[in-house]
Amino acid sequence: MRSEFALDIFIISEAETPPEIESQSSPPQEFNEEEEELLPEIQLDLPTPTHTKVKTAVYLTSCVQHQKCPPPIYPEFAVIGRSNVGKSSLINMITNCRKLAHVSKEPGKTRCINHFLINDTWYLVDLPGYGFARVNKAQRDQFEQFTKDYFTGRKNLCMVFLLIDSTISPQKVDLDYARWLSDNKVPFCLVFTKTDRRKKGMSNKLTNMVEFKRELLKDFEFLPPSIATSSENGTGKGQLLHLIGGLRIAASGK
Ligand SMILES: Nc1nc2c(ncn2[C@@H]2O[C@H](COP(=O)(O)OP(=O)(O)O)[C@@H](O)[C@H]2O)c(=O)[nH]1
Ligand SMILES: [Mg+2]
Repeated sequence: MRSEFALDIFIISEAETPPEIESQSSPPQEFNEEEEELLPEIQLDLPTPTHTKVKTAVYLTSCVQHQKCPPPIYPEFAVIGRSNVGKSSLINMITNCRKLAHVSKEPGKTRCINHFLINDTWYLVDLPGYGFARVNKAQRDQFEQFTKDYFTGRKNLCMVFLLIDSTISPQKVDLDYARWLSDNKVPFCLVFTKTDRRKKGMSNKLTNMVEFKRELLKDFEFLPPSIATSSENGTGKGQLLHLIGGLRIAASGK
């Protein structure tokens, strides 16, 4: 079982009916999500954070075992998704640092559990991506094993941001990851990335996001919260920080 940071109400499960909660505060909406009205999304009743600004962001450690991570004394938020989906870019956007997390044109570059300490009060974690074919299978299995061990074993983990590329149609590997998180009672929300990208022939981003949710609803009764983002133009940054701020207060009472 998780520590005092555990937030059981955020665990999305097929079997359980989530609490019927009305959201008291509305986080800033930065993306038109009109089409989502009909999709049942879990409503979180979170305190309104007074400060969401990131003032300091410091790289701490890289390791491959959750037991070797920094002491679990602060609420923690982790970023996961396919290689190249934009995890490191999202961390840099959240922290206003262009080079805090390593952004790469080549997939498969992040190979550890990387901890960053934010405002001396919470942790942000970058993880190796899944589904990258050019990394050999043994190594892929190793990444997957220590990442999943981290998800189930890290006591102060409040929320996992599951990143989904909004420029492509729903991928099985992402849907499977969402199901795994749900099955293992790891609280997560969906973060759609690259909503700024425009290229001829690219499928419609809003349709991709809605389709992804519809696919999830084949297994889930309710959807996890979701945020549309762009690390290029800052879309979704306010919403993400608002969510993290609310979760931090809810988790630790601070
Ligand atoms: N247009 C656009 N490109 C992005 C965005 N986020 C990431 N990228 C690009 O996608 C590639 C992979 O990003 P990275 O953050 O390293 O992905 P990671 O492997 O998931 O950590 C890089 O070339 C980034 O510049 C975004 O929001 N918009
Ligand atoms: Mg990365």
